[in-house]
Amino acid sequence: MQSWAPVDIPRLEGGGPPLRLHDTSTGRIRPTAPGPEATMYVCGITPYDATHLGHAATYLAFDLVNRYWRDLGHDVHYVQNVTDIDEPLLERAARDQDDWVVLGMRETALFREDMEALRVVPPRHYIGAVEAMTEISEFVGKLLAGGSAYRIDDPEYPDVYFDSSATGHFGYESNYDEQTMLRLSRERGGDPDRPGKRHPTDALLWRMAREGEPSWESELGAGRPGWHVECAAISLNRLGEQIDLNGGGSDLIFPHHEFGAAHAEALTGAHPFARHYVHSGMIGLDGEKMSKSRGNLVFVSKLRSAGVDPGAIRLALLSGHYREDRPWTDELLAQAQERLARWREAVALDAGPDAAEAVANLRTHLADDLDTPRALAAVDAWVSAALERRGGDAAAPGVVRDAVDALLGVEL
Ligand code: 5CA
Ligand code: ZN
Repeated sequence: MQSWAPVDIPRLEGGGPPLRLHDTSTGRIRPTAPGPEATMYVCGITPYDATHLGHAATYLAFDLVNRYWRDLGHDVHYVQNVTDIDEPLLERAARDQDDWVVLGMRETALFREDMEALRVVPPRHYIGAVEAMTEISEFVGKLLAGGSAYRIDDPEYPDVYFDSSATGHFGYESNYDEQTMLRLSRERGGDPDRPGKRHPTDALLWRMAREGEPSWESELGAGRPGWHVECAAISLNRLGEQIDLNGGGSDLIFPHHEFGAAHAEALTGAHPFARHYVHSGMIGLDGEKMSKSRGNLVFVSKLRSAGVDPGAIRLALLSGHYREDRPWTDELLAQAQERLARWREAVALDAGPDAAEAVANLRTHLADDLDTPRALAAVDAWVSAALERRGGDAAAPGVVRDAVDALLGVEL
C-alpha cells in the first residue's frame, strides 16, 4: 500500500542519551540498543471507522520513538500494517450495506490524511493484509509443516490453529495467568470455547472459506488468515527474525502480541522476537475507553475540519504520559492551544535565553521512557524565560524551534 507523505525533520546539533523504554515482557524500563538500523513494527488500524484520538495517541508515542532514534543517528526501518480484512470490517460493511473493500480504502485514506496532518513520520513499508495474502498463507503453511500448527477436527471447516505450546515460551510477553488469557481471548476476537482445539486459547491461523465470506486461494485451501499471523508475517518478512520494537496500544498485549511473537518464534527459533514490547495506554472519553465498538469517539478529522491546529492535538495528547490510561477533555485541548500560542510567540522573538540546556533537558526526558510531561515542561521553562526576560542569544529561538519540530513533531 501507499504510505503517506514524508515529513521534513530538521537535523539538530549533538545528541541525547540512549532511549530507554518500558518493555512489557520484562516489566522494566530498559535501554533500547539498536544497531545502525533500528527496526520497529507498530500495528496499524482496522479501517472500519475514522482515526480517533486514541489511535492518534498511540501512533504519536511511536512517532516519538522514531524521531528520537533518528536524532541518535539510526536509520529507522519502520513497518506498519493495515488490517484490511477482518471480522469487524465485514460486520460494519454489512451493517451499513457498504462494500468492505470500499470501506477499508476510504478509512485508510482518511487515516493517511490524519497522520500527515499530525506530522507523523510515515512507515517505510505500509502493508495491507490483502496485498500480503500470499506471504501470510505461506507462513501458515510453514507452521503447519513444522508441527507448530494443526487442523481442527471439524470435517466441514478444518481451520488451522496455532499450538500455543509450540515454542515453550508462550506467555512471556504478557505474563498473564491462564484465567486472564482466557478472558481476554474471549473479549478480543479469540474463540476459547470452540471444541476440538488442543488448548482453549490457541489462535486461529487460517479460516477456511465460508459461504458469503471473502476468501483467497492458497495451498491451505481457500480461506483467510487469522489476525495475529498477519502481523507476524508482515513484520518478520521485512524486518528479520528479531526486531528492536514491537508496539501498539495496551489492548494488544494479549492475545495479539503474545501470539504474533509465538508465531514468529515457532517459525525461526529466534527468541525473543522483539527486544522491546512497548504498549501505550488507552485514551478514554467520559470515563470509558474510546473505542469504535463503544462509539464514544472524537475523530482527528472532525477536529481538523473544525479548524483545530494539528500541533495543538499533538501537544494535548503528549501532555500525558504515553503509558497512562487517560481521558480526552476539551480542557486538555484548550490548554494545548494556549501552550502552542505561547511557544510560537517565544520562537518568533529575535533572541532568547541559551537553548542548550532546554534542548538537553528535552532529550533527557524523552530518553526516559518518553516522559513527555517533563519534556514539555522543559520547553515551557525556556519559553517563559524568553517571554519574561527578552534579549539574549539571537540563535536560541531557532534552535528551540528546530528541536521541538524534530523531537516532538510540532511545527512552531
Ligand atoms: N489492526 C489492529 C492491529 S493489527 C488494531 O488493533 N486496529 S485498531 O484500529 O483497533 O487499533 C489501532 C491501534 O490503536 C492499536 O495499537 C490500538 O491498541 C490503538 N488504540 C485503539 N483504541 C485506543 C484508545 N482508546 N487509546 C489508545 N490507543 C488505542
Ligand atoms: Zn497487529
